Amino acid sequence: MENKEIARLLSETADLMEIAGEDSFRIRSYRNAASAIDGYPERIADILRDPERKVTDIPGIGKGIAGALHELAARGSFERRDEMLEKFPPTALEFLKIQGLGPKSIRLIWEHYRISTIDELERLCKEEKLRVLPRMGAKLEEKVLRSIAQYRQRTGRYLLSYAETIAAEAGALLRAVGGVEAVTPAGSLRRGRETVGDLDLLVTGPDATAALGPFAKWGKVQEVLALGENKVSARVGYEGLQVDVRTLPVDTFGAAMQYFTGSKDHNVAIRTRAVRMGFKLSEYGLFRADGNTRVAGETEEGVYHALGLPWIPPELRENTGEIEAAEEGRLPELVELEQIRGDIHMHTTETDGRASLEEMAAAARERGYQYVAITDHSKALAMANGLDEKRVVEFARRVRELNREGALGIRVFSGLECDILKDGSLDLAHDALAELDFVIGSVHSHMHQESAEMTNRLLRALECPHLRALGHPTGRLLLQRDAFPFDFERVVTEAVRRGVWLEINASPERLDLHGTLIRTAKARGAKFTIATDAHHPKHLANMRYGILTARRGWLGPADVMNTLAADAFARAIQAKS
Ligand code: DGT
Ligand code: CA
Ligand code: CA
Ligand code: ZN
Repeated sequence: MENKEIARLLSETADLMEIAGEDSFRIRSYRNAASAIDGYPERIADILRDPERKVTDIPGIGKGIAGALHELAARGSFERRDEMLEKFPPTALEFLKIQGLGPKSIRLIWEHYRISTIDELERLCKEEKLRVLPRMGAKLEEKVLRSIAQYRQRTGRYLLSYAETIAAEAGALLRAVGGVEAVTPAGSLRRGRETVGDLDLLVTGPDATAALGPFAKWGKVQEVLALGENKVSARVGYEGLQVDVRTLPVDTFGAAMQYFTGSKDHNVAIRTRAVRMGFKLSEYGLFRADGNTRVAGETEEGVYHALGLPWIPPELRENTGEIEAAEEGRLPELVELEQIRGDIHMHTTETDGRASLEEMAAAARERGYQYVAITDHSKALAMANGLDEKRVVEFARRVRELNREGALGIRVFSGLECDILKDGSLDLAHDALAELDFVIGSVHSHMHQESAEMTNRLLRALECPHLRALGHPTGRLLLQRDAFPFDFERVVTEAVRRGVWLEINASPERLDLHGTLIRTAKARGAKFTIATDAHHPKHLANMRYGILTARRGWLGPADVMNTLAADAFARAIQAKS
């Protein structure tokens, strides 16, 4: 079990305890433990297994929690959690996501009405039944109805990173069943879409169907939706992500992979092509239309080759020109994770990061990078204790010294994620920015400006001669906040003219820019960076989400500036002014 999962189970239990109205001191001990574990650099599961070590040595973890952790490691749950889940349905946790409802109100509603779904909650509001409860009124009913509507808009899709975690856990469970050889994710997850509607897992092996029963009984399964001979569908985890598990004979694996990877639009186009060439294509293989002779199906490559095409990388399969490109032999060479030489957007304890410059640099070196750029916030982000001019100048000097000493074993560039203020000016004076190696400009405030105003704001920011890159250029937060409106093509054209690169922010909550915008920008000559915006050493691992996103934007290594080796990168960032 990964730390994140452990932390989630603890904090969910704390939520339920709060609904149960338990002692606030005990609730806090669960919350503290959750946050300690979430940020802990080592796997808690390993520490628990090691007889030489004690989890209670970790600050924030007392005896009581230690007991729960050992139970968790042994059987996937713990007594207190089971107790809470007996009292309240897991969907009670969902109620907490409805704005306006705190734990106390949820308990009151639960005790009175015993409802367990959002639909039932909605009905109570519509029937004006909340207002009869103490301290609740018509206003609250209205507010809850509004939040329910918003909540429904948000749900239905899940972050790629979350879907990946569930896929990994389900994969481990399935592979442990005798007779199963391989478990391969297909669908939107394999295509690297930034959000996933449901998870499609393909299982092969001499006795793959043996996996279906155990999967249906998995502790994480909330509800089995369908259990057939070759397929099981279930809702998994509190968030109810649907997982479709299909078992296949090995000799149709390629055709099935092709079919279930999608996208639907890509498949329709491929199938049309097959028909035009006198074939029939299904998840069982590629067949001659006149008889039932199978031409391909064992491998995906085989299917594409038989249709006169090279294999098409899954990230491109959206029917947006990839089939034509494949046919004409001009599929792009796509950037790969191993080609990235440095991570160039990250924060430290100087502002809102969780680790020091040295720790971030060490983590980057461990990943095999040649360089990092440390890019803390600027002073406009007062809550994050952003840097002012004086601290920037000191920081730049410190980095020069560190590089001279060479003690970190990795080249460090002094950077800044400088706020682009409301009027488009940059947050810090030019002479301070001039001290730095690498300045990213980002919008963090006043995101509700009209499109024209935002466009002018960004254009003005691009005028700053020290600006090197635009950070998370559209400001979107997946499933939470839409991109702010602006004239993207105009801003890109100006960025290209001024030699400002566009960031592909690899944080799984952002993935900004996304594939379509990347392609638009590339067509206008833009250059890109892929960077994690790490606030903790473990976030450096998010680079691969940025890579997937860049590939969905058809980028090759030459489009991505931080594929350059350290010296070439250093020259490139100096080249501007
Ligand atoms: P999602 O789950 O909304 O993130 O997106 P996908 O692409 O994973 O869609 P999903 O799970 O409905 O289906 C997985 C793949 O299976 C899909 O990409 C293509 C294939 N597929 C499913 N249903 C159909 C269909 O009715 N026609 C065709 N041609 N392909 C289908
Ligand atoms: Ca899917
Ligand atoms: Ca599906
Ligand atoms: Zn930022």
